[in-house]
Amino acid sequence: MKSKSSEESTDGRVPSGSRPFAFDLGVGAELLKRFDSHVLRRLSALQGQFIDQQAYARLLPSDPLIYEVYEMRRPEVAGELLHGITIIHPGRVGNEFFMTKGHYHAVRETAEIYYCLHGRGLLLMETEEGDWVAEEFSPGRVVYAAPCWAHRSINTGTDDLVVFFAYPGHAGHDYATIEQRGFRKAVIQHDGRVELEDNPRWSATVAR
Ligand code: M6P
Ligand code: ZN
Repeated sequence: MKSKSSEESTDGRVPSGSRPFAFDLGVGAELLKRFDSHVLRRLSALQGQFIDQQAYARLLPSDPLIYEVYEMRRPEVAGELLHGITIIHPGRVGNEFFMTKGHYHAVRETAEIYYCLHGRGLLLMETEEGDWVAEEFSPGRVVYAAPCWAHRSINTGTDDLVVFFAYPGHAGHDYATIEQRGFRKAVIQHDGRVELEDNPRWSATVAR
């Protein structure tokens, strides 16, 4: 599905040509065919984020695909909702599960909502004030990332983790804060269990 040119807007207002639409949400090729953009993120996009840097270096030559985002193109204005599907593939770097880069929204006072379609995982969230929460993803479960909470999706299962997401069109992405600081917690496999541990790579300050 392609956006109509009448829906493009750069002046911050909802375009007058913004029309209702509908689509089926399922897992598989039928769903993915309907998306406008497809972003692939490989291991190299997560440089500095995994605890075990030796394991990272061993995997880097093959630069495995970690996750994919299929998005519906919408105008990036306050009245619109950007939405799509993220697929996080199963795997680990050392003991640490595959995960998204994670980000704050550039406009901090904007939320994001998720609906898990397939697989198992966690949405790891934290605030700049020091609070953190990890909510579980399992099929049929909704997770709400409140305004001002950074968010990172993690696949703790053996199959793809597939989630639908939606967030305000004007939210924007602040990746730099997480690239520099990381998340407070890391999600690792320990004796066959999923565990959260303090991230030794986390730093309290962000160089600006
Ligand atoms: C989640 C959502 C999306 C995001 C995607 C990839 O599904 O938060 O908005 O684009 O993960 O994560 P990131 O943008 O941090 O690479
Ligand atoms: Zn977001």
